[in-house]
Amino acid sequence: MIKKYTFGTPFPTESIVVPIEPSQGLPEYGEINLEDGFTFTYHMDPEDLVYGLGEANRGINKRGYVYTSNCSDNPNHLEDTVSLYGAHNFIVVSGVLTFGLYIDYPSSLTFDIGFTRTDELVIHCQETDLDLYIIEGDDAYHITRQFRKMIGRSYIPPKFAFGFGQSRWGYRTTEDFLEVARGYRDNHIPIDMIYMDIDYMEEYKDFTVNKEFTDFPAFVENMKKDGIRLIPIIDAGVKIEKGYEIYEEGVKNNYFCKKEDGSDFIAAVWPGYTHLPDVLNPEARKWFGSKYRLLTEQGIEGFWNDMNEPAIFYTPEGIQNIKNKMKAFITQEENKDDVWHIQNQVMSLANSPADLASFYHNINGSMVCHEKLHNLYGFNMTRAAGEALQSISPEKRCLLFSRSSYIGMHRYGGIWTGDNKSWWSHILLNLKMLPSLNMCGFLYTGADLGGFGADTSRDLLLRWLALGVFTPLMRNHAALGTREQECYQFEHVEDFRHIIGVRYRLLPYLYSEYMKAALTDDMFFKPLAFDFPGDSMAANVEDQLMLGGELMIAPVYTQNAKGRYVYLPEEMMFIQFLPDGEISEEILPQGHHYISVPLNVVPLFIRQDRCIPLADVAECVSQINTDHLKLIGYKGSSYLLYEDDGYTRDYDLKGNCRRVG
Ligand code: MIG
Repeated sequence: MIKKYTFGTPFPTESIVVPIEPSQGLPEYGEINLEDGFTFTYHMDPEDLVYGLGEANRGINKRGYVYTSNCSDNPNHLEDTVSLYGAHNFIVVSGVLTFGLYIDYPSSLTFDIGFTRTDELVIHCQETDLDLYIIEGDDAYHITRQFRKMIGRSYIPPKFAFGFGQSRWGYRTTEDFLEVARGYRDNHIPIDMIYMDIDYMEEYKDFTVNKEFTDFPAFVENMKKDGIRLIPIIDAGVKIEKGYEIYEEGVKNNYFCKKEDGSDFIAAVWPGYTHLPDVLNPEARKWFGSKYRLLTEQGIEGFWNDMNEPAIFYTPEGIQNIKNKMKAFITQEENKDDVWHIQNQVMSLANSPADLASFYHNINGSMVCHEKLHNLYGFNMTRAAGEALQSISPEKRCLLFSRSSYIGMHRYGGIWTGDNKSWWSHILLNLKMLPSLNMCGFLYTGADLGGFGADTSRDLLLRWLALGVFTPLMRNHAALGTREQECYQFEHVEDFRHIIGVRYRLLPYLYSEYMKAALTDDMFFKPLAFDFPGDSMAANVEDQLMLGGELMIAPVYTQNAKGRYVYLPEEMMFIQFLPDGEISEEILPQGHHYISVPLNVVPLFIRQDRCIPLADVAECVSQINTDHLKLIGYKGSSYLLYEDDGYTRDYDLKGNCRRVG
């Protein structure tokens, strides 16, 4: 049961696909105050848990902190970070009263979940134009599934996108990419994708490739023959450069965001000064999307969209402002406050709220300030691509994921969780975000394995990969200037070969569970409590997840740990993929256990009376043989396997399922 309450005149975000008739009056849950913006207050019971918020910091249970939906390019995911790249305003309160709440509002919105006052949930935003949805159901899981039905089917990638991918900021030439391909193929570490970060472009101009690629289509084709797809990045900002087709067309047709005076808004990012495509304007969105064809025509089958919060390094106005301050500073006798002031000014040039409030979108002919729609930019950039790729390639699916997002974008692409660090705590943060993201429709998702910023270590990468084995997007990515992080850069490559090999053995199962989740608006990863709602112990577990219908995962995320404690809500079979290819099976009773897990072992748990299929190791997805599947798990059980060609867009649960075992 979903009730909708409309306040003021909400902007049509198009986040939902099943229209709900507005209810009269006020919601039964919480109190609403419209005196100073919009405020929703709910008095929580001490035992209530709060789930949701998608890409957000902290726990699976969000209680005890404050979170602001305000899409931000912030490479520091610290314990006190309140905003990340996405805005996913869906939560479920679970306890004395259980209900879901979705606030469809595209500007900055704060969820204070027992932070200011331990027993109060307070949701606040500046404007009073929004849709509030209250979702009732039997429990948090049931509520989530109803919400997922309302927001529409999650994006479905091609099957190759379930393979392993290597990325690094800095690969620039054909030789750079070939070296990575050789590093993996020569060491027999499976791989399906190599990502092209900004340096593949000519001066960071979208949809161009640099002069090092003498015959790009042939290069793409040759890599594909080797079972490797190249996946280029696309940034939001379009370089200002006379003669550059995209720039010229955008200016001529008024497809870029404007300043109040009607001139094109200027923002500095990687190419220097750029204009931002006005992806909120359907015509401009269609135009920008159509440019992806420039690369698909050369054989490209997947993209990642970056810098679409949108990220802004600085604007001409911001720079001028600082220059003026500097001038005054130079001619005056300085005091220490001036020094801090100048330092502050320089540090706050990037992503400044003033800049984000200084440009406009063309919405049906009227100018709407970006600030009011800020959280929809990444969504609509990826929608531009998703809609275009649908018409460019009506038969074949394309890989597409984004950094910034809003609920609704999950229908067009996946997301990766941005610039994490090579920190142990970020393995755990990665794990905790997964079920919340699934609640909000983002099923194709994963983190930069090994960590993006800072130098990784061999053990960190191995442990992180052992979680990444299960995430639909499995990609190793690192920042420019960090330690080389490709798996073949470390001693005992056989351990990496083994762990990534396990991914390929599990791939028919993972793909099958992904497709079932996507086609039935279900979750791929769940908090334990969603499957064991009556179990009060399960409700507290923050470092294990349920996966699909059969598995529980419990990765090790502590340096030098020889294993970890796990909680089993029921009897389960503890499986270890051992480095020699053997699989150890051990039935463990319900309760707490300590499990030993060496660095080169992938652990998982199979639920009671269930089993999963396993393929033989393959070095790329197209080589996985699903005619010879082996079952592991409880004897006498069988598994319903979803399998399709992996690339066409006509997925159907009925025609594509067969029972194995
Ligand atoms: O300002 O393209 O999150 O994955 O490597 C940094 C360079 C821009 C941020 C992305 C990251 C990517 C990087 N980009």
